[in-house]
Amino acid sequence: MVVGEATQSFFRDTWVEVDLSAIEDNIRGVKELYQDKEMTIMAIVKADGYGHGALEVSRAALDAGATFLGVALLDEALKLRKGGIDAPILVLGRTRPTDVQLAVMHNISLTVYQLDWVEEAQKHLQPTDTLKVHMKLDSGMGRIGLREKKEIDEIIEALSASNTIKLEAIFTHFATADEQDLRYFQEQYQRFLTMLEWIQAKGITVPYIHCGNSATALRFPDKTFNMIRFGISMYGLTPSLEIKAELPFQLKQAFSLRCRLTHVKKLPAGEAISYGATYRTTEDEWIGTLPIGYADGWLRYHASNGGYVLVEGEEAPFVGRICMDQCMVRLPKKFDVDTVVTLIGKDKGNEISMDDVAVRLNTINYEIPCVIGPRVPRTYYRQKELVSVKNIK
Ligand code: PMH
Repeated sequence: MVVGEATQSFFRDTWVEVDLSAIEDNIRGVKELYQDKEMTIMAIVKADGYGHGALEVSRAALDAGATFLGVALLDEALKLRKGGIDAPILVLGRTRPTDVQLAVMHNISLTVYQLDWVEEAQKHLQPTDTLKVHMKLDSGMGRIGLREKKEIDEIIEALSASNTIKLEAIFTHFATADEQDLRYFQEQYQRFLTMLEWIQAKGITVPYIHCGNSATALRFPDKTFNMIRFGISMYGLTPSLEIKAELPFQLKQAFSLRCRLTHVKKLPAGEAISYGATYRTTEDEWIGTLPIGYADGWLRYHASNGGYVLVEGEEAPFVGRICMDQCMVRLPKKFDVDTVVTLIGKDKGNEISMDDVAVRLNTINYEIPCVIGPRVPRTYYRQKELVSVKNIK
């Protein structure tokens, strides 16, 4: 692997590197965890694969043993189909009942949790259509899903009577599976079991039952039924810092963010840097300019709380405000223009992890790659070999 080798395929010196081998290893790791059990792995690739690239991540995940994909929106599912993915896909959010024909045409499973949705959807289906749905139960996340016995009974009745809608799964989502305090998780799990009993009492059986996000899948393999929805840890990231030490295998972070210095200059003491002139040099300082800014999702907060980058393994702190397309760092010494800078990832024995960056921004690791915008090209590696590049069209 030559760092920055893909930069001939686009025309800016900022890029993401996605290590597809890391994604594959993370999938294989969880598969091994379930080697004694029948378990379907749904790879969660919503939000363009948490900013990594949904199509490329999907292919890698499917190669490594995932057999189902999960997205948030019908548009995201259609984009995967357009990209040639034919694996089963579930849309986790609400799809308009008027759009069900598209889901049928492209063999996309939808999430259902409203009786009037079922009634409306049927009006948009032909008698020969089969729409696969996963019924969402709200066991305590408070987001979407059925809660009451009466509404569950009613929807089960409507689905049983339907010739066009087929119940493929029942699922729920946990709010606190990544916490040390497991009381609320246990409560949600118990509620889910009770709801499942209500449904089973009606003689209903379904191919899949699922409730396991990464935290549940990695910590509680005995509570995941026969499908897991594996998101953040497929990307090699811990679901939370408080459970990082107890993960059952070493996750491999797939995402790195790099750029090249576009300008290097020596300034004497007392010179100002960037908008608002909030930073002033205190002695002779080497200042480097980076071609990335808040319009790329490199938000202004990155310059706070001791934010820094790595230049040939050495730390260089941000100075002054981050601009729309550029920002500045104080270099430990003179470096040449075009020197590679690491904003997230490993560099010569040093590392800025996604967790480091998230802590600096007072947020969670999930958010960081999601907000690195499409203006930053994604370059894909397998076994350290460059395999493809995705850039804005
Ligand atoms: N299932 C559903 C319904 C989800 O919303 C998510 C993640 C996952 C599975 C995967 O979870 P994991 O990434 O922890 O493995 N959803 C979100 C969310 O809405 N905000 O942050 C993560």
